[in-house]
Amino acid sequence: MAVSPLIFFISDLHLAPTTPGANALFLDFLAGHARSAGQLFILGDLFDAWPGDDVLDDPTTPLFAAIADALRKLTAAGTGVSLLHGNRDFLLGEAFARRSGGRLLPDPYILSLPSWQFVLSHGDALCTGDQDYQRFRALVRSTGWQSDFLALPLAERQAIAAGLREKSASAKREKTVELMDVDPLTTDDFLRSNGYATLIHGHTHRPARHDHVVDGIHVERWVLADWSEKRGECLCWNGERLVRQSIP
Ligand code: LP5
Ligand code: MN
Repeated sequence: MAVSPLIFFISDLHLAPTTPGANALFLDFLAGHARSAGQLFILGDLFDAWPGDDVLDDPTTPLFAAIADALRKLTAAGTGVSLLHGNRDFLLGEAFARRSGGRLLPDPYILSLPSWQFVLSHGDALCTGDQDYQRFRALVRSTGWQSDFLALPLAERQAIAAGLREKSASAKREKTVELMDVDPLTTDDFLRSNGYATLIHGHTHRPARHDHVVDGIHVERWVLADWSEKRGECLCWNGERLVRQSIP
C-alpha cells in the first residue's frame, strides 16, 4: 500500500492520569484520524510529567503503557511516529521508544521533504528571555543530573516532579507573557542557522502563524496549540500547505 503523503504535527497534550478527557481524545485520534497520515510528529509535552521510562511498568498508572501501546498500533498500521522531548517529558527514553514504536528525534530536527524544508522544535529553548527557566533547563538536561535523578526510586521522582510543577506554576505568576514567549533575536538566529526553513514549534500555547524576515528572506513560524479536556488540534501538511485541524 502506498504511504500517505499527509504529515501531522501535534504538541503539548500534557496527558496525565488526571486528564481523562484529553487522554480519550488522543486515543481516539490514534485509532482514527491519525491513521490517514504517513507520519505523525509529536513536538514535545505529550505527557504532563515523565519521571522515567520505568513508569511504563507502574501498575498504579496504567495510562502511560496504554498510550505507548496505542502508538505502537498506529505504527503497525503504517503511520510513522516521531517524538521530540518537551520540558515536561524530556526523560522519555529508549524503553518508551521501543514500546511505542516511535523514534526520538533531536531538537531541533530538520524535516527535509521533496517539496519543502521544515525545522521542528519544542520551542522552550527559544524562550531565552526567561533566564530562570534556561538555568533550570541546563541543569535538568545535563547527563550527570539525569543519571542521579533516574537512580532515585520512582515514587521519589514523582514527588519531586509534583513539587517542581507547583514551583513552576508560582514562578510563572511572576513572569509576563512576553518573557515566556520566544525571544525575537534568538528566533531569528535560530532560523538563520537552520537554513531559513519553516519553523514548527509548541510550548508557548499561543497558536499562530508568524512571518519573520531574516536577512531579507521570508520565513514562516507556526505555533501549535495545546490540547484541553475537550479539544485538540493537529497541524496537517498536505504536500502543498499547512492546515489546522480541530480534534475531534
Ligand atoms: O511547565 P510549565 O508550563 O509550568 O512551565 C514551563 C517552565 N517550567 C518547567 C518546569 C516543569 O513544569 C516541572 C515539571 C517537569 C516534570 C518532569 C518530571 C521529571 C523530572 C523532574 C525534575 C525536573 O519546565 C517554566 C517556564 C514556562 O514553561 C514558560 O516557558 O517559565 O519555567 C519555570 O517555571 C522555571 C523556574 O522559573 C525556575 C525553576 C524553579 C525550580 C528550582 C528547583 C531546582 C532544582 C531542580 C532539581 C530537582
Ligand atoms: Mn512545553
